[in-house]
Parts: sequence; C-alpha cells; structure tokens
Amino acid sequence: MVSKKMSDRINEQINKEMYSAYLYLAMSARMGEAGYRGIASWLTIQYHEEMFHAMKFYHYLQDQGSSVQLKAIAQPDFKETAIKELFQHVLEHEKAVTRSIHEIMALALEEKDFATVTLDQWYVNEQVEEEKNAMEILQAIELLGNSPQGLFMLNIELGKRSLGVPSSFLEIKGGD
Ligand code: OFO
Repeated sequence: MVSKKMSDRINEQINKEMYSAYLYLAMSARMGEAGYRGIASWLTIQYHEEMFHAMKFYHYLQDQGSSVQLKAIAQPDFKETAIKELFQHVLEHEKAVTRSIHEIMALALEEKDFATVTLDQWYVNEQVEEEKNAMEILQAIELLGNSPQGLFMLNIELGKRSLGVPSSFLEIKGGD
C-alpha cells in the first residue's frame, strides 16, 4: 500500500513519462520528414522506452492496490529541427526527468515507503543511462564537427539501435 500523496505523485510521473514518449515520437516524425531515418528510428525506440517507464509505474500502482489516474498529455513542446539542438533538448529534458525521479525517491524515503524506494532505484539508475545516451550523442556531434557528412554517418549509426524493452505492455511488471 502506498500513501495517497505517493499515489498522486506516481500518477503525475506516469503523465511525465507518457509526455516524454509523445515528445520523442513528435521528434521522430520531424526527423523522418527531414530524411534522417536512422535518427527517427532511434527516437521511436526512445518512445517505446518511455512507454515502458510509464507502464512500469502503472503496474506498480495496481500491484499496490492504488488507482491509476491518466491525465491529459500536453502537446510536445520543441522547435528544434537541427540535430545538435534537438539532442541538447533531449539532454535538458532528461535532466528534468531525473530531478522528478529524485523527488519521488526523497518522498519515499521521507515516508519510509521502502517498496517505492526499491522501485524508484531502478528509475534513478535508468536516468543515469538516459543522460549518458544523450551526452554521448552530443559528444559524437562535436567530434564530427556538426558537418553534413558527419551527421549522415551519425544517422546511420543511430539507426542501428534496437529495442531494449518488451514490445508488449502485457509483459511489463511494476516491481520486477
Ligand atoms: Fe523516462 O526517461 Fe527519459 O524521459
């Protein structure tokens, strides 16, 4: 059982994760339209990862006998169409998500809610990975000199990313 405050906070986080998914899907659409199919594919995989994050919290609330409350998802807010600026947006977005995940950890510790501490630890680790991925791509863009040829190569490289989470939401479990 989690507190009402924690349940509300996790429902808010489900919305944030679904917003992340929506944001990356919108970015993927722009990149695909610009001819960067590999980058579009990377961003579509990121969309799946974010839905996985949302559904893991979703199942956790249900496992805890709490009610899942889905709220409206905001329209994706980004203007960047240049690759470097787009991934700077990705990094800043992930940093904001990290802060949000840390807030949940702080609340769980305050409430001595050890089940949520254990669950949220998974997200704390995942955010290290999320920020690292964005930083490595930005570093590659810098090394390639942001040149058209370099971005073309990066596009091919990012297109090789494969899905690292279950493709079916039925396979996702909250506490596992
Ligand atoms: Fe859910 O980690 Fe990115 O946003």
